[in-house]
Amino acid sequence: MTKRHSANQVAQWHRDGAVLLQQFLTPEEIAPCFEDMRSLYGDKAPTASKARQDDHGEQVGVFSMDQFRNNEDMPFNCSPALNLLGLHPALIAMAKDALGTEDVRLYQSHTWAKYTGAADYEQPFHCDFKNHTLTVPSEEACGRTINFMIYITDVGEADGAISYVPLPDSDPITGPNRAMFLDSDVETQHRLKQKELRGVGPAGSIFAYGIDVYHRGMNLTVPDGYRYTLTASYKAAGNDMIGWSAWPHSFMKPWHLLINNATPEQLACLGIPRPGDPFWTIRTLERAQLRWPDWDLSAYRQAIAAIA
Ligand SMILES: O=C(O)CCC(=O)C(=O)O
Ligand SMILES: [Fe+2]
Repeated sequence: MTKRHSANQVAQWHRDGAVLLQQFLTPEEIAPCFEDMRSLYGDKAPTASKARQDDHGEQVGVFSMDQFRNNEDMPFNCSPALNLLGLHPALIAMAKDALGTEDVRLYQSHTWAKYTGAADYEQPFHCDFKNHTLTVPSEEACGRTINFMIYITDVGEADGAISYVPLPDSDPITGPNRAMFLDSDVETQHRLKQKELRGVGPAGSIFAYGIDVYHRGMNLTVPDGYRYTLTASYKAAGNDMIGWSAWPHSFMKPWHLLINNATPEQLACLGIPRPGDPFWTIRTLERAQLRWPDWDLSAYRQAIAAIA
């Protein structure tokens, strides 16, 4: 059974703008991804790693470039495990139910390693639609995005768990127009802070949210602490309003790790037509095989044979 979510969790995501999926992935699924993260980022820990005590003046937090170090887009130069994590069939199943469509696209996926003291990670409240669309969040479910933050380490409050305010609590404070940034509105930030919850969960848990919910990054305070996450964001196929990565742009990266190991359904989330799609002809199959010699194209070949 691919589904690991309940109808209640999807309903909560719609109502609150966010839902915490406790232990959605198993320790066995997370273990190789942890090793991958360690191989990618293990040497990036700072030598001095005490909790930060930065002064934000009147603001509840600030953005800084430092926060985004050790943040890299898919694909990753490690084993297939981490590369396939954001395309886990149970995530795809939840994305389909949440967006109300059978055809979804992974439009953003990146790893992020945060370390105690490496930056001041405490941000102001914001909504992420700023850099996922040039418009504003859709009122229709299928026009939305579902953004999964997958925990590869245990994430408690002291490990920089994300802070967020469920929509029924934030709307009375901000109003339904939900401005992207509230930096100039210190009073609203502080009122949201009174209502903030933390996305706390053991490794394998997932914070599923949308681009329309107030949240903010927080500092790690545990000495020598670190937080490994992978973000995987989905939209409905054909939703041109939403964007982040154009996957072919990074063609120099190790895409074969995905192409050679993903199922047709996982590859469809990257925009590769499913078996049986008219794109697949004898010629396109031959050329695809030349480009990716180790790609198992048998399902695509069989679909053509069935039509011929
Ligand atoms: O990493 C986090 O906990 C949240 C970061 C965030 O919200 C952002 O950078 O937009
Ligand atoms: Fe954010």
